[in-house]
Amino acid sequence: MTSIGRVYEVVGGVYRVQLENGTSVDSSLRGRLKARPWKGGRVVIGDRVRVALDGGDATVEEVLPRTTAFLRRGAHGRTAKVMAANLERVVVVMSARDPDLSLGYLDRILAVCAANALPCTLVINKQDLPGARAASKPVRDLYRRIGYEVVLASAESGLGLRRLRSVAVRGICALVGPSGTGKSSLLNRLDPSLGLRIGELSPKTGTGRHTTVTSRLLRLSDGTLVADTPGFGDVGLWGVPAGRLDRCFPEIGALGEGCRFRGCSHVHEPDCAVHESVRSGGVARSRYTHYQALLEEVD
Ligand SMILES: Nc1nc2c(ncn2[C@@H]2O[C@H](COP(=O)(O)OP(=O)(O)OP(=O)(O)O)[C@@H](O)[C@H]2O)c(=O)[nH]1
Ligand SMILES: [Mg+2]
Ligand SMILES: [Zn+2]
Repeated sequence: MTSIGRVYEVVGGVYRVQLENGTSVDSSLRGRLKARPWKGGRVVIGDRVRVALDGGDATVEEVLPRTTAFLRRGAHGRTAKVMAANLERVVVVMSARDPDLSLGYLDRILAVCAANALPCTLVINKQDLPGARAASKPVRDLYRRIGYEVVLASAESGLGLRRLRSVAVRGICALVGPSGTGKSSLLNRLDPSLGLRIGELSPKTGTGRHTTVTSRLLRLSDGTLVADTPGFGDVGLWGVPAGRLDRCFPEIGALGEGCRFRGCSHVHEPDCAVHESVRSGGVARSRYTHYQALLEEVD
């Protein structure tokens, strides 16, 4: 007998699948699937799979086509890392402080989402901490102007949780961001029965301690599917040629039409509409700097 289901966790070679009838099975992977015959590499959370059930044994026989895949460049640059499949949105969770919000990280991860054609929402968490509101407002205004949805939140006070829930119910999403920004804390607030592990920050560095260790697709009490993921620091773009990088920065990509040269890289060319806009205060200098940094890294 076979059944269709969705992978919600992968631990030590065991693929935990929720079947369409609601039951959950721990499956192994059919040998030929380990040979990575399909685009995007290994089987990940969110993948829809066909599972063969034989007595107590469950085996993933087939991976159904993906609608999306969250790919980024691996730490050593040569391979793509796939974190989740079939997501409909990414929720980037940064903290206003503890750890401090890094605009460099933020622009990279937003570009990765755009490269994967995934819409994203930015959450700036820990608004209860002193100075957080003042530090977050200019960031919120900048990204709203570009067109991103921004939610100021606090897992401590509950600020922004209603909006976060309204984002989550729109489709399958994953919370991603640096370690320690409060991804698991926010999810616990959305559904306390999840009981996710929360970790203290390192007193020495003020950064997270990588408390969440595997990505997991969770079902909230209202049926919504949301993934909690381990914080990561390496955010590289995968599969974006230099000539297309500007489209991963929407406000920069939109100006390209006004450049003298078609295919303008917006770095050294004369009569560049992007240069002009940076000079006159349109495109934010931080965004432009991060665009240039990424341009050095892409294929
Ligand atoms: N003051 C304050 N602290 C928070 C908030 N959200 C989370 N924290 C604290 O931040 C620390 C890290 O929280 P986690 O939820 O484990 O962070 P995470 O993003 O899941 O981290 P990783 O699993 O390592 O990626 C914990 O000490 C939380 O109590 C918040 O809104 N305000
Ligand atoms: Mg966590
Ligand atoms: Zn240009």
